[in-house]
Amino acid sequence: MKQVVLATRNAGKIAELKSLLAGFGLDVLGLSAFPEIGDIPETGSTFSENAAIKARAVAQATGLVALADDSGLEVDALSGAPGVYSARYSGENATDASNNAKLLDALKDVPEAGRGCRFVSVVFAAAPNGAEAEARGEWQGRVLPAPRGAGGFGYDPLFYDAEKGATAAEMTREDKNARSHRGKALRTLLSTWPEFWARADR
Ligand code: ITT
Repeated sequence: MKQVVLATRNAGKIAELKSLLAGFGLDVLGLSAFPEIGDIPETGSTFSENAAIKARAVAQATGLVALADDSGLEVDALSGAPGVYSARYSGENATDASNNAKLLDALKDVPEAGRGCRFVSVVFAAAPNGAEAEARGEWQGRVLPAPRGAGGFGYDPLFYDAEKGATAAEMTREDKNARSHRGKALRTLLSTWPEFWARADR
């Protein structure tokens, strides 16, 4: 079976990506199978650059096709912040809880109409021979004034999808994957997968 290694240590992303990739005839490995790969510094200034950095590093280190996701939350009232800094919004030792607390504080004087936001994901596939493919997905929402729901990860309890009438943390994994930035990006990438794989195999 064709092997792909997920170039992420984020357990929430791993669960979503594995479920999105199920049924594609791929043997999906996690980075835990490669403990020798250390932290990969995300030195880019865009989702695309950081996704490429992670996928290329893991493809070179493992000799396998690697799939990375770089993602984050862009808030209109914060001029697109935290954006590519979403994971470290509240500092080097940030947790989902401290990031959410900082976001709520930053928006405490912003009324509902001004709390528009979007999740963005860029997924990037890199092969050891240099073949590459990438795709982007976005998910529009609004930052709630208080968390709702226990599913998902990261900013999910604060991200409200008005069309669905629920936060991302109140959705099943299947519902979130059907609507999310990551689901959209990965489905787009998979639509060109045979062409990518043909280049990756050479
Ligand atoms: P890897 O680099 O190992 O993949 P990471 O968590 O550092 O893990 P990113 O640099 O891409 O990943 O940061 C993405 C952050 O954006 C993530 O930690 C969340 O805080 C937020 N985020 C991205 N997608 C999300 C989602 O679907 N739901 C909630 N928060 C999300």
